Amino acid sequence: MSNIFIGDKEYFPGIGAIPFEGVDSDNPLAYKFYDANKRIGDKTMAEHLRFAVCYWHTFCAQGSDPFGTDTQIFAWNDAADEMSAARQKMDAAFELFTKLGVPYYCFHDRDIAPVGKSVAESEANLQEVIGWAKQRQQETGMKLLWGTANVFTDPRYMNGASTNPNFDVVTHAAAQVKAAIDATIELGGENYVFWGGREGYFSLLNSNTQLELENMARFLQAARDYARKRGFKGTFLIEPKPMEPTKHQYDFDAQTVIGFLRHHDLAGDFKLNIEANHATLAGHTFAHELQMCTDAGLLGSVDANRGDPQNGWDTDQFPTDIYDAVQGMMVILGDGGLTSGGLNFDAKVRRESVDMEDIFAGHIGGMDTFARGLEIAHNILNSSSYQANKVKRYESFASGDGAAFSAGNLSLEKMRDIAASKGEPVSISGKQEQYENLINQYMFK
Ligand code: XLS
Ligand code: NI
Ligand code: NI
Repeated sequence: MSNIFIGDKEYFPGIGAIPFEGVDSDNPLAYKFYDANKRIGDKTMAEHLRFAVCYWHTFCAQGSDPFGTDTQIFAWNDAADEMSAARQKMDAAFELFTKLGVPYYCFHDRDIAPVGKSVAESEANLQEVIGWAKQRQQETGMKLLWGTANVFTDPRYMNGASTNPNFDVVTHAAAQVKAAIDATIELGGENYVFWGGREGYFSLLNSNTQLELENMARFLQAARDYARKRGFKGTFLIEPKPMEPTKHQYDFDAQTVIGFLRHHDLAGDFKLNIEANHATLAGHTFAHELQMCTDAGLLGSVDANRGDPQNGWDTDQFPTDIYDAVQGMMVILGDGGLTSGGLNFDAKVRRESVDMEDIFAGHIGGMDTFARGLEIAHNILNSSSYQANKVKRYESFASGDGAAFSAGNLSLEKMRDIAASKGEPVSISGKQEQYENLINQYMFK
């Protein structure tokens, strides 16, 4: 095993480039299903899945929870000052990206650069760090899937960022978003994300929700206009989440966001970034949220993770449920696959997982889950009767009066006359059990 390191130190010693060894391998640090160059249909696994590692969970969070402090000790934090720590963290990050063999990464401004004492100082810190990132990207071939601004951690954002009742706070959010957009452009980022962490309310009694929503739209329009003026060609993404940290978040779920984007003339420039754990918090499935986006032509990207079936919060666990991944990938493939988006592991290892290799195991498991999910979904869509059955279920709209209705050419009165002349419709089975059995059959085929 050859040592791989970026900069002057190896942060994950004893771990080399993660190989593909197949399902019979007992090596925990090897891919069982993710074989980057294996062709699935007309693309390789790597091209289909476009995996990304996120900076915040993997290199910043250290296992603290509301009841306890950090459990994970990271060598890259051991530095004389914050900028040196940021530099070491970046070297550690690019080492991990390289060893995993992922093509993309994602960050918040505050993940990669320390906050300064003023707007100008924070901008300068970010600028400097972006210079290092650019160099590391050139050296390693890594690409930026998306950048974003953390406008929810700082106490000033406790009442919201773009939806804050105090305009002065809105301007600070603008300063951060402007700098994060600049950084994303500088690094060739393919998307720019808005997750509205505190864009919502805790109490209706003190909230003018109408004004807050209008302000949010104005803010997004201003951000778009600025980025386009600066030549950004990528996609803006809104990441829905129903709650946490606020009681009610405005970007509740996919359909809410789609309506909002269309209403404010943002659809097209903006698409959606669907996170599996946020889908379940909203009372939906991952596949449901993806489907609503593809129906609207607005699926942008994915935060691949999972929640815990018993817990009602964002546990951000690495995805391991292949059944779920299959159903997600069926929707994604049905939409023609990911284009500018990717599968970003917005996931963290458990607080009790304190070994450096655990971080690798989390990513390996997530990548294998989606690789296998991709293969199974591809087989279901291409080798089974699934698609034909679904088309058949709606065949009454393909010809005759049904087609005329679909084309908008049948009035209510005319439909009444058809009902009266044809009599009682035939009862047609939904055959849900057969669809479910088909998925299970292909899971193990
Ligand atoms: C939090 C969100 C966050 C976004 C980026 O729940 O998932 O991590 O992806 O701000
Ligand atoms: Ni996310
Ligand atoms: Ni989340």
